[in-house]
Formats: sequence, structure tokens, C-alpha cells
Amino acid sequence: MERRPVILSGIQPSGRLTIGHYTGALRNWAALQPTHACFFMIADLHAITVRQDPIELRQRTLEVAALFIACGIDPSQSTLFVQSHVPEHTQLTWVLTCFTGMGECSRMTQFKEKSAQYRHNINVGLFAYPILMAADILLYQADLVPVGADQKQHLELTRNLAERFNHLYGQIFRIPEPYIPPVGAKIMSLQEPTKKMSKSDPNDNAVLFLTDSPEDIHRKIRRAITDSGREIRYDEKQRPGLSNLIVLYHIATGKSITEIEHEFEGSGYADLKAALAEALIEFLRPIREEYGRLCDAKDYLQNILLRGAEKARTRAHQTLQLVHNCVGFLPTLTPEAAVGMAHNR
Ligand code: ATP
Ligand code: LTN
Repeated sequence: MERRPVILSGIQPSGRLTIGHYTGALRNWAALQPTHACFFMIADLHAITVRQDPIELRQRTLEVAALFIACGIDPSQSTLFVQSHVPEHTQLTWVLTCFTGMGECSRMTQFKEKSAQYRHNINVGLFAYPILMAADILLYQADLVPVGADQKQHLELTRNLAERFNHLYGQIFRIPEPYIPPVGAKIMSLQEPTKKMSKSDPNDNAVLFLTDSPEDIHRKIRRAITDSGREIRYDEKQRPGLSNLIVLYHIATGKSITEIEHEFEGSGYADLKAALAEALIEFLRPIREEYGRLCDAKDYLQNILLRGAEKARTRAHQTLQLVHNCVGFLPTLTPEAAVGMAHNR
């Protein structure tokens, strides 16, 4: 049988999802799912590298699952699961940790940024975070990892670890390729357009959440920081604020950047902002409505995640066994052998 290429990707349930998650991750996941064997994960193990309130974390995990589906991930085509439900992720992480240099982790931009942001809690998990991400990907023998631009460096580490392991033990891991979309790989903050839009930004006006109400969208777009200048022209370097709004308009309407520049020839920023707010409201409406419906179907969501974890585990376990065998761990009992031993006792 033909092997469909495998995809693995994930999002942390550490806050409400933003339009950046949609453009950098979810919309590409949905587009790739008909042609790939997809594993989409809610990365709760990654989320606890920053202190989380347990009640909120549990709730956010279900909310993220609902948003996956509301954004077009079809649970009958793709496997949706929660990272902590598949213990193989932490097991492979330990092995890979013993193959990773301290220098490799301390070079990671995200580690530097997060340790500056969370000075009071620079824990070892934050440092080892990219090794856990490598384990996520390598366990499923993923070919392709659709992520936003900020994850590129983590993908490079993943590839290095896989190559190092393969060099020592043979072809154990498939070497994954990143899939970084040509547009929308890095949506910027509405208030500081040189910074990535981040769900953990304390300034609510900087972030466009997928579930924002029409009033929220109007307010946030109206207050979005633009640059000095008049005409509507895309220039990421000189005019990052305006260019970010143009990208959002492109996402919401499907119009090309050139078409947008023509549309607003002779108009000012206020016209673009008004049209953008309307376009975003219409674009996000079906997602928000479907999300609302799914949030009332908690049992349905939980069921999908439990079934997903079972499927994911079957695949992950095979890779973990290979790895354990390579490094010289004594085999454990197969479930059948364990039953046999219990009978003979
Ligand atoms: P933080 O809470 O620190 O902002 P995060 O949102 O970057 O974390 P995740 O929730 O795990 O982290 O991100 C999941 C995926 O969404 C990744 O592929 C990431 O690159 C993508 N992503 C997140 N924010 C953006 C953005 N502003 N633009 C494009 N892609 C994004
Ligand atoms: N680190 C990622 C989330 C993540 C992920 C993964 C993405 C965790 N495990 C595996 C792709 C593949 C982030 O965006 N912060």
C-alpha cells in the first residue's frame, strides 16, 4: 500500500488562540490533511514550562481541541490528541536529552526570549523544551512539520538530533522537513509590529483572538499601530505595522497584495482599517460560531481526544521500542507474554 507522507504538529494550550495560530499553523494543517496522514497535538507538556493554573489548563486544552475542529481539522481524517496522554513523548525525550549538548539548547532564541520574559522561573523544562519538541516529531516518523517561522530553529535541532542518532544506530528516524507558509508565517503584534503576535501578551489590544467579538475586532483594528506615511503600500522592513494589516486583509479576503494596493490607491489608513475590520469579522464568524457549538459538546471532544491518543500511542510505541533497543535497554514484556506469566504463577 502507498505510504501517505506523515505530518505532526502542535499548539500549546497556554492561552487563547490568535489569528497567528490560524495563518502559521491551523489553516495549513487543514489544507494538508487530505493528502497526508496527520497527527495534531495539544502540547500540554510544553505549556507547563511556564506556570499554569490547573483548572484553566484543563479548560484551555478542550478549547484548543474545539478550535482545531472549528478551523477545519476533521477528526475522521486526522488524529487529534493531547501530548500528555501519550507517555512515549516524555520517554523519548529522556533518551534524546542524553544526545543533546547544553550549548545546543542555550543557543535557542526562544529559550533566550522566554528566560528573559519569565526571569523568576527559568526552569530546566524551559531549557529542554526543544528536545521534547524533537521527540514529538521523531516519534511519528513525520515527513513534514507545518509551523510558523519562529519554530524554524527548533526544527533544525530536531533534524540534527535525528541525523546524530541515525549516524550512530542506522536509519531509525525519518528526517523531517519544516513547512513554513509563504504568507502569514509571522503575524505581528497590533501594538508593537516588530514583535510576534503572542497569545501570552498582557496587552489585549495587541492580539487578535480567533474568538474575538465583532466589537473587539473593530476596537483592536482601529487602535492598531501604523507607521508614518500615507499611501497603502506593502513594505515589511520600513512599514511593519501597515504591512501586517495588509497581510491580515489578504488572509481575510484572499485578495493578493497587489490587488489590495490597487484597491486602496488614493485612500488612507482609516479606509483600510475599516475594510479590514469588516473582512475579519466575516472571516472569523464561522469559526467563532462552530467553536461556540463545540464548546457545548464536551463529551464529544473528550471522546475524540481519547480515541486520538490511542491511535497516536500505537505509532509512537513502535518508534520508542526501536530506540530503546538501539541504546541497549532490556526488552520489556509484550502484553501477551505478561498475561502468560500471570497464568503460570
Ligand atoms: P506563546 O504563548 O509564547 O505566544 P506560541 O503561541 O508561539 O506561544 P504555540 O501556541 O505552541 O506557541 O504556537 C503554535 C503554532 O502557531 C506554531 O507553529 C507557531 O509558529 C504558530 N504561531 C504562533 N503565533 C504565531 C504568529 N503570530 N504568526 C504565525 N504563526 C504563529
Ligand atoms: N513548540 C511549538 C509547539 C509544538 C510543536 C511540536 C510544533 C510542540 N511540539 C511539534 C510542531 C511540532 C510552538 O509553537 N511553541
